Amino acid sequence: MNSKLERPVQWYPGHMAKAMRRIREYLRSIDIVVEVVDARIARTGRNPLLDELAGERTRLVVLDRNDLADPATTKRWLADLSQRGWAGVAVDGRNQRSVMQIAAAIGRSRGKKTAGVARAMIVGIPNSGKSSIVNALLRRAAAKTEARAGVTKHLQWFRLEGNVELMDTPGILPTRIPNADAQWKLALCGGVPHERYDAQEIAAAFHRWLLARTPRSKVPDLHAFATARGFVRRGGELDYHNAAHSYIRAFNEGAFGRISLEAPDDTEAA
Ligand SMILES: Nc1nc2c(ncn2[C@@H]2O[C@H](COP(=O)(O)OP(=O)(O)OP(=O)(O)O)[C@@H](O)[C@H]2O)c(=O)[nH]1
Ligand SMILES: [Mg+2]
Repeated sequence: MNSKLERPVQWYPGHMAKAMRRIREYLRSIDIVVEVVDARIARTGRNPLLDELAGERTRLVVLDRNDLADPATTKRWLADLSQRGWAGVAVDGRNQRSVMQIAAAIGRSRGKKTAGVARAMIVGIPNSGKSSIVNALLRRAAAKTEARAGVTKHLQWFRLEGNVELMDTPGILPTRIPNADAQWKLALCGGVPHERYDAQEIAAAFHRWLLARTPRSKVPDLHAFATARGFVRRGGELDYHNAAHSYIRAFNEGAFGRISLEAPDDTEAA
């Protein structure tokens, strides 16, 4: 299923290129790289550039939005990460208790080195939940968070308990999102701002994917959704434009259930 989108989704603004350079500079002083990935798109939601940068450094892959992803699929992703020899945890990044797992993993990354500061850097694609995790670890709203891509524009240090310094970074996408599947998945999961895609096209691509996989799915298509939620213009026609944005919000609020768009062994790998 690799047809093109009528309106391809691409986004690589100047602040990303700049942040990428700054991340590279700071990496030298970092002990552990914490990559925050949306659990629903654990393949497409990773940036190969960041992967490369982390290199041999200790890393922790955090599957965020655990509350929205299919639990069985998340388990398989964790097993997949562990097979590659990487530490992985699944969290609800807004939840302080849930992110304790991250604090524990950062602590372990010190190894035997108990003295001195441990420095961690949080990286990932836009809107993956990085700043929410920083706040949950700090137990206060120190970093700005919002339900849209591109909120954090600069690198910023925070100090945690236990002599840990943590750097929040802006979300970074690959310079080119490789294909239509990766594009609609990133758009649907909020990795690009809504001005960058046609919401009707994204809703349709998702529903086609869902029906191909689960023919008897009860998740409504855009038409049924718009009708049921009363998206009607004066004159009686359906307002597909606003309905499509609401459809995408509904997906991200879990209204269609816990749905993962990718599994470790699926064949439509991007
Ligand atoms: N349902 C759910 N929402 C989450 C979770 N983690 C973060 N969010 C929400 O996702 C949105 C984006 O979170 P941020 O922490 O701002 O994401 P970010 O990665 O810092 O985004 P950029 O700075 O734009 O790169 C916010 O509305 C959060 O409340 C989670 O585990 N589950
Ligand atoms: Mg942020």
